Amino acid sequence: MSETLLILNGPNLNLLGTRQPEVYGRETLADIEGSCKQVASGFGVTVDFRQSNHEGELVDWIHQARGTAGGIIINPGAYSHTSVAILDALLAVEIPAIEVHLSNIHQREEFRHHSYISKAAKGVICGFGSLGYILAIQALTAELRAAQQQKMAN
Ligand code: CA2
Repeated sequence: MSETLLILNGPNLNLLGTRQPEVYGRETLADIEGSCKQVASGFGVTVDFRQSNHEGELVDWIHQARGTAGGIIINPGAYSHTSVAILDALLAVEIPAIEVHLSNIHQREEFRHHSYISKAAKGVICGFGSLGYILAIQALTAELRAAQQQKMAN
């Protein structure tokens, strides 16, 4: 399988490892990128790992994933709780997507309990810190393999 997984990170996640380690852990986003790339190569897939503080840029990257990425893993950050634009982009491109949160958003303030993005996600992983990204890579590669096998059987 020579697929690319697009891993998108939303606003403020570039600050990981510098503040609030009790909530978000001690790893930096670069550390997480490194682990994702290592694990992905074991699964025979490539990772395109990006972060933006801008909603429109995230939307543009989702559009560009059409034809280039087999799956999307997204931690939309605070846009999870506000962005119909990111939801619409994910619904439009019809690429399997998994939503990841480092923290357990359901244990936190009430405004974090709802995510607009979840409606477009095959699954949601939250509360496992950076392990969530690794679990998402595993789940998405399994989904992609199953879809390929289904195609070959038809
Ligand atoms: O738990 C998650 O992964 C979140 O998506 C993180 C977002 C938050 O708004 C969501 O409700 C849950 C915030 C990311 C901010 O990251 C920081 C990292 C270090 C210092 C400050 C913020």
